[in-house]
Amino acid sequence: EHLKADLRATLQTMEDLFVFYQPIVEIQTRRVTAREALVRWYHPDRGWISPAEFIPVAEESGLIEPLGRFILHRACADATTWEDEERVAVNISAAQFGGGMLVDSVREALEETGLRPDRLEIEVTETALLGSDQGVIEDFGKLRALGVRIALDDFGTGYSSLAHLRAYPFDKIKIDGSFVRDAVTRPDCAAVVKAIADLGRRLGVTTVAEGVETQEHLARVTEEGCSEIQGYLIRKPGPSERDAPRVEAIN
Ligand code: G
Ligand code: G
Ligand code: NA
Ligand code: MN
Repeated sequence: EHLKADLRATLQTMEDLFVFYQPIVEIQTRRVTAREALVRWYHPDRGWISPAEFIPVAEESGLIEPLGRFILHRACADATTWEDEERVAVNISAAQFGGGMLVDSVREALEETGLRPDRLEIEVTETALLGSDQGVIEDFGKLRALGVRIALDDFGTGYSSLAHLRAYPFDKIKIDGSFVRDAVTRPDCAAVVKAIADLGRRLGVTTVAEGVETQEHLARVTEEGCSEIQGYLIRKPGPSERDAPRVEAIN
């Protein structure tokens, strides 16, 4: 339909596409360990369109390939201007795995920007692992061989399975914001957060509490043993320094 055609046109120039960033902070030190890249589209007639709306359109139409390549390249380029300890985390959807496109895009983005591979982190949801065909496993192996890190996103939702933690060598587990928010009122949700944090510690894997919006959320996830936080309490996703003037002009 219209959105697909408009997205196709936008991908010719990339002009209306922005990559916003949201920091991820280590609780103990308050240092930024990474910034998650979150794509934004400013449609000339419709205004800001959420990736929740246009990523699925891109996936269905094959446009996820050029879109994904653009986001990876822009994110790696922006990260080269940050502190050396700060990684960039890029979301990758199921449709991007297999077929060699993802690994090629990652390799290309790293080569063209000169970003050190261990400063790039790929975020993948469990839903993307469901097919769990050979293609995904091979891609993971190739990405890790490049030195790229892999994070399991939205853990606790969907088809959470400990089998995934055994089958794939994750560097980070991101606990879904719904658990974090419920953990302050529901002991059962707090117990789930604690169990994941304990698991992470035993596996030597960083655990990030997502969706931390208040001091109360922060106190709870600290108590339950999470190592890092992300959420509106720290900062909402925002434009890179370079894009900030353009975004201000729009809003
Ligand atoms: O940024 P926001 O919270 O509105 O994102 C909505 C959804 O879109 C989230 O599930 C997020 O993971 C996804 N998303 C945001 N940016 C990207 C991206 O660059 N690639 C992919 N595949 N998904 C993204
Ligand atoms: O699926 P994924 O975890 O990548 O989605 C990230 C989404 O969560 C983005 O759309 C981002 O804007 C949103 N987000 C980030 N921090 C918070 C928060 O503290 N509260 C809420 N409700 N959403 C958040
Ligand atoms: Na994510
Ligand atoms: Mn998430």
